[in-house]
Amino acid sequence: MKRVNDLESYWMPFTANRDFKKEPRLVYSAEGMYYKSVEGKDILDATAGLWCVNAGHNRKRITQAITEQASLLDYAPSFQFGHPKAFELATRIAEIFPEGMNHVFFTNSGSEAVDTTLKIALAYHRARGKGTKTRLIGRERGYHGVGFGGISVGGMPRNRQYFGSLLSGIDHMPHTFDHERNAFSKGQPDHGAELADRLEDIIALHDASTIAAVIVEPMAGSTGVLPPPKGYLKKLRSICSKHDILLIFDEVITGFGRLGTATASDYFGVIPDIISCAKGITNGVIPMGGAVVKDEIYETMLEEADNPIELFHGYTYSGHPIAAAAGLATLDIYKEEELFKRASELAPYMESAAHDLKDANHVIDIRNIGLVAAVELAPRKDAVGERGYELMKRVWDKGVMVRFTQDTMAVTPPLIAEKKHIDQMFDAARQALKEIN
Ligand code: PXG
Repeated sequence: MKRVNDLESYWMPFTANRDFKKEPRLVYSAEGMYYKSVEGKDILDATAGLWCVNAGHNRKRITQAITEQASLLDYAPSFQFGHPKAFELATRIAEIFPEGMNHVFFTNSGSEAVDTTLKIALAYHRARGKGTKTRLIGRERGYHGVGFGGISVGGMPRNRQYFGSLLSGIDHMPHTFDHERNAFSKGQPDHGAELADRLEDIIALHDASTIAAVIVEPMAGSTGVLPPPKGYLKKLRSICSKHDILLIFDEVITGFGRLGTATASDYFGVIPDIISCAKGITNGVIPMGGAVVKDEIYETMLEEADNPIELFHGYTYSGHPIAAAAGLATLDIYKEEELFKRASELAPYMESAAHDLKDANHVIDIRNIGLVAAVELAPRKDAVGERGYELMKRVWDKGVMVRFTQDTMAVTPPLIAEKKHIDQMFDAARQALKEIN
């Protein structure tokens, strides 16, 4: 017979289910920088949930906005009908996203946002009479969520290998990780801008007339935090412009303040044609994402449409009223508390706290940018990821939640973090590193 709290029925995502269910790590409530575990222990959130709770947990302004919205307008369709808050949120996002990107297509997740950007790219070229431009170029070690579009352009082998032949007409640029030349870089690494030229080779192979878009994370997050080499993104931008190829930045984790600016585009001074975003858009409280496009794309799609409906795409919950209300309250908090600026002010402190681990056991690289730091450990022989997993559990036992991709620890706290929190995060990691072999 099943127990009331049986853990078996829930098939957990990206989780070692068998191990977790033997020794679960369950949180029950959250406030500010902390979770509380079901055992009543405070757990410092060094991951902003999953890179999404940028304003910290349980912000009354957001929860109140949600409550009020739920009792005012619980749901409204977005196909051929609408409600004011979705329009208001789109306008507010356009205000803080790069100049000339004033149109937002709402989704419910980052994966949907990515697939939406890819579909818009294809539909846009077709609308302007360039229907042969259908290929999509991603990058090795890229993470673009888990939809078939996202895993096709993505470059994390395990996310692809179990799922068949994926989309056709895809190619990948090389990743930018270069341990030999760039280990222990602070901020953007010095070496690797020339890797952008490999895009020219791919274009030469397929011909620009067959390529719709290039998609990259401006800073690759899930693959273990890879800030772009100096000059790399500018090169990608100019190659794409030269060949009439759209440049898509997947800003699902960098959007809304992670680097200390509203977007990574802003941070790096490189403006793409389309941006996918999610996570911090609602502080993680209610699922939401979006594809934000340049005016020219939106205008072309409207002007050249062959049907009254200009884009055959959308979700039942696109622009959901409760998500829109959460988004508006979240943007209010970011603005009033100047949280992006706060993140940029805290970044140097976190940089030095992270790099102080340089001589700790097993550490082979440390990378950081904005309010993101990664500490990479040497993998155990024939057991990639095992050491990282063990460390994650040890750090949890010390009251800190960190996130590991294989043997790389990512520290990505809410933007409200204080120096004492940063100290606690890295002290816990330092201690745990002493304890594992
Ligand atoms: N694009 C990027 C760049 C992401 O980082 C997605 C798309 C997909 O978003 P959704 O909302 O569909 O999950 C992501 C998600 C991690 C981690 O630990 C990162 C993500 C999700 C879960 C864990 O690095 N990013």
